Amino acid sequence: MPTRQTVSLLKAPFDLGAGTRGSCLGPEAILHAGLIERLEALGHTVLSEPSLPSPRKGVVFSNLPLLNLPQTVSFNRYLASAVHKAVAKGHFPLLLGGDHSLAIGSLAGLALNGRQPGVLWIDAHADLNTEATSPTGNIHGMSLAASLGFGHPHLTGLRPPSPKLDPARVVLVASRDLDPGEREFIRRTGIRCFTMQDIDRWGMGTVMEEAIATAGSGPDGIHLSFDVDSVDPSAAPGTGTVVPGGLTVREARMAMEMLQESGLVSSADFVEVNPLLDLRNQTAELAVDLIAALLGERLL
Ligand code: HAR
Ligand code: MN
Ligand code: MN
Ligand code: MN
Repeated sequence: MPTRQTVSLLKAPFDLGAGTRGSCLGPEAILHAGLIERLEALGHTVLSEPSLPSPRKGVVFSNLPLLNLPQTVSFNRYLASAVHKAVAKGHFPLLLGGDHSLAIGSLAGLALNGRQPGVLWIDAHADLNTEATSPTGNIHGMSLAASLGFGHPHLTGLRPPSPKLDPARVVLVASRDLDPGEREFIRRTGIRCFTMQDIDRWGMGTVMEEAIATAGSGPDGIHLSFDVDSVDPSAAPGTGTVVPGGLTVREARMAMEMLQESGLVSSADFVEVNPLLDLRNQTAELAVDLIAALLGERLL
């Protein structure tokens, strides 16, 4: 049995940071796939907080190259305060997205507690655009940059102001769709980035050992930000921006098993599950398998 924890489930029905609608239904799909039962079977206590209040849809006029900026900022403020409260009570905040713009609030909430964990960003994308480099204006492609202190002041200024992270302890894994500005960002800041090419060449085990050592080298452990599009679309079709050539189910699960063994993870985001694009809820079911492995479910 893993160490019993109190998991604070933060259901975030928010998809206005993405270009495709539907990930706002992700939390419900993940619950339907049996998340709470699986975590309780491991001996954890699961506090299923009420869903964070969904914003009203509709066009907000803006001349900025940032789509839905005001809604994204206000939703992330709610989220940051929910994460803050969960951590203050000693709970494990588990964010169910929703799109990846939610990482801004998740990391802000940890920072409100004075925590600056390393971050493992498992994702096909780097989410290191700013409004100056984004090809789309979608804020879910800017959340890691904003948390590092780069981008629009409304995003970087979410209290406490960015930088919320130490770039030396930020590690990208499974990257395979990087925009020119993001490559430049990675070069400039020296962030560790393990692409699919590295995983093919060295194997997921070696890559994860290095990633955990790097992200986990500080005093506050590791925050896992897991975007389901890191997994190959053949196994995870239910997400808005699929990129071929991703992680196998076993590679993704091994990453979770190694993180569990490290004992360093005390908060996590699982984002970008989009049930409107899914096939028989399989992407939500995969997310449940991965969360369960992260929190101690073993094969034997
Ligand atoms: N890089 C592209 C952009 O900025 C697409 C990234 C967004 N997709 C995600 N995030 N799912 O990981 O728009
Ligand atoms: Mn929606
Ligand atoms: Mn992402
Ligand atoms: Mn992604």
